[in-house]
Amino acid sequence: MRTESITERLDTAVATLERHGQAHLTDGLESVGTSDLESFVTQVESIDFAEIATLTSVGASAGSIPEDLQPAPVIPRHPEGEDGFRAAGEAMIRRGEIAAFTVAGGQGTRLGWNGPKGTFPSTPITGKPLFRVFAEQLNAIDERYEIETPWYLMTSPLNDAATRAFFKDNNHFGRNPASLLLFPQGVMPAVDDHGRILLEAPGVIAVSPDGHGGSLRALARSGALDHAASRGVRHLSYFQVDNPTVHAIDPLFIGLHATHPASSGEMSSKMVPKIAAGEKVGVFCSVAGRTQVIEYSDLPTEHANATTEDGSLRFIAGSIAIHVLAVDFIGRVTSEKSETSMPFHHARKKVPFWNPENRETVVPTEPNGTKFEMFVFDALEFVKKGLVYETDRVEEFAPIKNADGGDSAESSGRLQTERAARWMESAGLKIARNDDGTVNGRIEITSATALAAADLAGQLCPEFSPGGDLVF
Ligand code: UD2
Repeated sequence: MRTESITERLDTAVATLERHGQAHLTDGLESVGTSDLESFVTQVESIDFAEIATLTSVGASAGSIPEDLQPAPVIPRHPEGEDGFRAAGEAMIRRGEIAAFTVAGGQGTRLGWNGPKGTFPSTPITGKPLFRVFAEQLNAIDERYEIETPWYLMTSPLNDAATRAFFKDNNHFGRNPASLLLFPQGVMPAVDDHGRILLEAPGVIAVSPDGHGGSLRALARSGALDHAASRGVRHLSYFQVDNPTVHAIDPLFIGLHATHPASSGEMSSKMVPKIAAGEKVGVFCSVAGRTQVIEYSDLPTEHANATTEDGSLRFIAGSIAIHVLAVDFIGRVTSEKSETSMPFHHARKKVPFWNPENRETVVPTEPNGTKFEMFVFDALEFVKKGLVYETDRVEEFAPIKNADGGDSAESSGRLQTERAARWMESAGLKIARNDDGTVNGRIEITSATALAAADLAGQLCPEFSPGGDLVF
């Protein structure tokens, strides 16, 4: 417990700022009330100024491209021994060794939704919020394997309270709150072109979430890793809040991760073949035998456009941000004694800043500052053998990122319907389709009915031929 008074803490904070050339952050502080002053001091105390100085030194940005970049080897769909790997994964799930982990700390700026992204209506007919879609999957998993899957959910300081309220208002979607841990990710200050931290208003330092890569240290700091270890959880199934078709817990993928010879059981990933050179997904590469993801914005055009002899993209393995990570591995990467540390990527952004002369906050029209983010896939650098497994786009990649166009609720809804139709067709049903092959109508299958196509086998009457909208 703190014993210093706020005045003592403020004196120390001011001295720290002066020592690090950041004294401008005290501009206008005389007009700030006691509680805001305390939160300012707390903000200063939480900043690692040495880290900021390193990040703003010349050439510090992550994202340089290694020379010997090769496409990563990929385990194809339906690999040899599929049933055995699935059985291994199912046994681990049944033993309670798997937890779900959702990153939901992003600001969802592109979607223009006023609230946490997980509250966005995502399914094509009933408009279930993303959080409900994942919760219903976990409820079905729990029932099938007679377990209680822990669910870790990373928020950010900006959406934590709203996310908690949403879960509470919805009675946690039937999840046991003791197995549902929400925790906010860390933040990083934004800096101007001279490495000076930006002040948003008197007593308010401009900060933003530290990227989904911050999720690993947030897991450790929040106690979620200890919670997992105390429950006997050995691996976390990681996915983003924006993808309603993700298989939150996939037995085959878990079995491959834990028992395939191409995996060291530390961190594995799913990929889909990119549909175009410019598709906005990271690409799985291999550097000196180690798996890496190069983000689309960092991949040089000549690599992005390179093709093989048969004309397909050479760097084709698109990352859909689905991973399994071992709890031990996360502990190692985030340990204080660890020599491993995740790099920060620099992003030029428009950051509102305080102008002490006019005494107002200016909202810039051009990027004026740099924000720092870690990416979770950079943890692959510390993985001995990072397995990459191919999955099907329709089966589990229908992200909602934009208000309209590609990766919108509309495009996702179409993919969700297509997936449901394929599941029903594989169970022997005839689905009404338009001339262009698209489904005539919308279909929504709840997780309580089926978690995968195989669950529908024998459940449907072949004479049943749906048309229009169907929820079941
Ligand atoms: C991400 C990947 C991209 C591809 C794509 C698939 C990166 C940098 N790019 O692109 O390669 O795999 O997803 O859909 O990862 N988030 C946090 N805290 C943060 C920032 C993000 O929790 O500080 C969460 C966010 O809530 C979302 C996810 O991370 O669930 C993705 O974030 P994004 O929208 O910034 O990444 P995106 O779509 O550009």
